[in-house]
Amino acid sequence: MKVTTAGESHGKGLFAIIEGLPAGLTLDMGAINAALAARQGGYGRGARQKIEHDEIEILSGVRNLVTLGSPVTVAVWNRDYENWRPIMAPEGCDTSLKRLTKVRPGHADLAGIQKFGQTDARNVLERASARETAVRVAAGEICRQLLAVLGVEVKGYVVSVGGVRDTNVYPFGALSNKTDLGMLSEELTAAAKAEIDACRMAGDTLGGIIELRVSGLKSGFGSCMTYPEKLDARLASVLMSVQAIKGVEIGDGFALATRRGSAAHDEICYENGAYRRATNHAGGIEGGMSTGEELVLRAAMKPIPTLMQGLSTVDVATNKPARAAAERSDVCAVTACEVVLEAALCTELARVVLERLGGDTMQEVISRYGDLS
Ligand code: EPS
Repeated sequence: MKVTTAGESHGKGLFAIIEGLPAGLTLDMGAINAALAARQGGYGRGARQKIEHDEIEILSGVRNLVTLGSPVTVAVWNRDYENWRPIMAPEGCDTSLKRLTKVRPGHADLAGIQKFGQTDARNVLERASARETAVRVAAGEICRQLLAVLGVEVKGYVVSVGGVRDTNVYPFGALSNKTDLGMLSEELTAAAKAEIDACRMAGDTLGGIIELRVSGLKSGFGSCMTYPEKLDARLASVLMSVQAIKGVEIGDGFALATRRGSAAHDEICYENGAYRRATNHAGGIEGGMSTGEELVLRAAMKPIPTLMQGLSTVDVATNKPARAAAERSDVCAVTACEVVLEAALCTELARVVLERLGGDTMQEVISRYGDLS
């Protein structure tokens, strides 16, 4: 299976083509749209979300809600395009409008114009923008529905926002009961909102940490034989590909480096005819393969680089010092990022599962998964 996305932040829309989905997967459009709405939510989002009302439109590969085995094309149209048509229209527009030359530290602006030979960072930022994640969520939710048929479930929550961090350990079942910030504690949510409010007043932004967990994945997905097949490498890669992610850890991750081996590894036992690990410091992956225990991953999101206060930069039109450009921005998008990371994880997991199982139809996929121990 292969997923490609396209589309600019203020262009006509965002699009994804999913190739290699088996025939016979029944889609729940309501669940996909609910995830798109969740991505738009959270405390600290910017004015753009008041304009958009993201909804999926399926353009190919599905008939009467069931996949056909042909490439599935999904679209999420940009309502804001009506305001940007004179600036963005592929058929012809005025490119002297909304030029961005006071490049933002931390964004793709400067590295992008250097790489692509541009003088206007708009030609780079339109694609680098996290607006692209709307369609990644749509594609990821389709993949989540495929995994769910096999009993594989993906959940996540916001562990921290800025300096407000939840240090509790939660069972998988507790991860559904989230606050509007995507956290699991009301008290920490209130503290995080206060920090977001303070940031908004200061014209600043905030990042955070997201934890993702997967239950129901059988052992043996991924491989120790070649490095591109390693499950940990693949999952870290897809999480790292999400805008603003600067760190990923699996299981106890960085903390493992501080422990002795006796406190770092999960002892093995045999219970009710199956091998189990007594603990799960490895986050469900050993030797690049799933162990059958829950997958546990964490990702660190940096603060969004568009600051209303504007950081020091250079105006690339004059090469003189300037304050970085800022029109509107999210103060904190960690809640949205959690939704995106779940979707990205679902996409890569579905790829891993289909690579091992093959199958043209969902019946084949289901029966092959059932045959695994
Ligand atoms: C986003 C839409 C964007 C930004 C944000 C994510 O809208 P606009 O640029 O029109 O205000 O709110 O993009 C970024 C964080 C970024 O760095 O570009 C969205 O729909 O998620």
